[in-house]
Parts: sequence; structure tokens; C-alpha cells
Amino acid sequence: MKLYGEANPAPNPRRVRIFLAEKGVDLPEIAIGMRQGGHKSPEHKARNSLGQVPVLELDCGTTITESVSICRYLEALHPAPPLFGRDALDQARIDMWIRRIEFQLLVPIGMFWRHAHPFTASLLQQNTEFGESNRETVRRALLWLDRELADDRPFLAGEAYSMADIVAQTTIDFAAFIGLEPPAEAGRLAAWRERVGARPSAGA
Ligand SMILES: N[C@@H](CCC(=O)N[C@@H](CS)C(=O)NCC(=O)O)C(=O)O
Repeated sequence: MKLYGEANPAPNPRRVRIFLAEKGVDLPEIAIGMRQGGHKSPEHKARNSLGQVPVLELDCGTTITESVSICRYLEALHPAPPLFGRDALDQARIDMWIRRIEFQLLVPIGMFWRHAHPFTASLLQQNTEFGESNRETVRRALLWLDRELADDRPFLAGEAYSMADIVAQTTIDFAAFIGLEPPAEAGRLAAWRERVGARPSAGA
């Protein structure tokens, strides 16, 4: 089994590294070299036609190309500790939070990154006005998330740390890296970030 990824701050490969660290599973990652365009090489596109990372390549040559799907596969191989839920309700809540973070937060963060950030300016035709408009969308989404944590539950989907926390942590850390820091008044979100950031897996 081979894992293709990229060093931080790339958020999606980091999801898999944090997941593996939480599981205590050693699966070294092969860095694809995004800055050199390695993810768009014919060799990598044969693994993932979208030219993205992470990719998990099985020994039979089959590839899994979505970070959450890779983690679900690894969860089946290494069930303990469970990071996708112990029972039906846990599983549904974790799935719900993964989808909410991806749609409410990751989409506008991605749009800001693609259309307003100087780093990506040479990679595509930017619409900076549209890109900048996502700054406010992200801010509102982070404040919404802060309100959602008002019941003081320790983790996003409830009492137990889960894949939902990994998705949110990597997304929000990336947002901060590109200049979209959570608003200062989002105190519950800050406390949650500190909690997940203190786990040894956060260094992955
Ligand atoms: N939904 C995919 C997204 C993967 C993704 O966008 N990866 C980024 C790196 S963090 C990438 O490869 N970007 C290059 C591109 O989209 O061309 C997943 O979760 O694995």
C-alpha cells in the first residue's frame, strides 16, 4: 500500500496523516511535489485523473482518491480507536459534520484561495472580486461553527474525537495559513482548536 500526498499546509493529505497518527499506524507518505507540478504529471494522473492528492494505492494497483474515503478504508482495516463512530447515531453525526464543514467552510475557503490569494494567481484566471467576497462568507461560517459549539461539547460530533474534528482542524488551520484567521470573538471555536491542537496527531 502506498500513500501519495504533500507536505503541509496542503490540508487534504494532512487529514490522512492525522488519522494515521490517531490510529498509531505507520504508513509513510510519498510527497508528490506539488510546487513542481508533480500532481499534474501523467504518472500521477494515472493514479487520480483529477491530479490531486492524497491518493492511496493498494498493492493490486487500485487507487482510492478522496481523503475521507481513504480514511474510511483505513478505518475498516484498523477499527481501533473508532474515528467514524461507534453506533448509528455517532456515525450519522460524524458524517453530518464532515459534510457541513466541507460545504459551509471548505468551499468558500477554497474559492478565496483560488481567486484571491497571490500564491495561486499564476495558476489560473482569478476573479479577485469574487475571491475576496468569500472572506466574509468564511467569517460567518466560523461564527456559525462557534455558535454550534455553545453546548460545550468537547468535540464537533459529540463527546468523542472523530474524523469530523480532523476535517475541521485541517480546514481551519489551512484557512488561518492563507490569512482567514477565525474571528477573535469565536471563543468556543478557539477552545476547540486548542483541544485538538494539543493532541500529538496535530503535528502530522
Ligand atoms: N476532495 C479531495 C480534495 C483533494 C484536493 O483538493 N487536494 C489538493 C491538495 S490539499 C490538490 O491536490 N489540489 C490540486 C488541484 O486541485 O489541482 C480530497 O478530500 O481528497
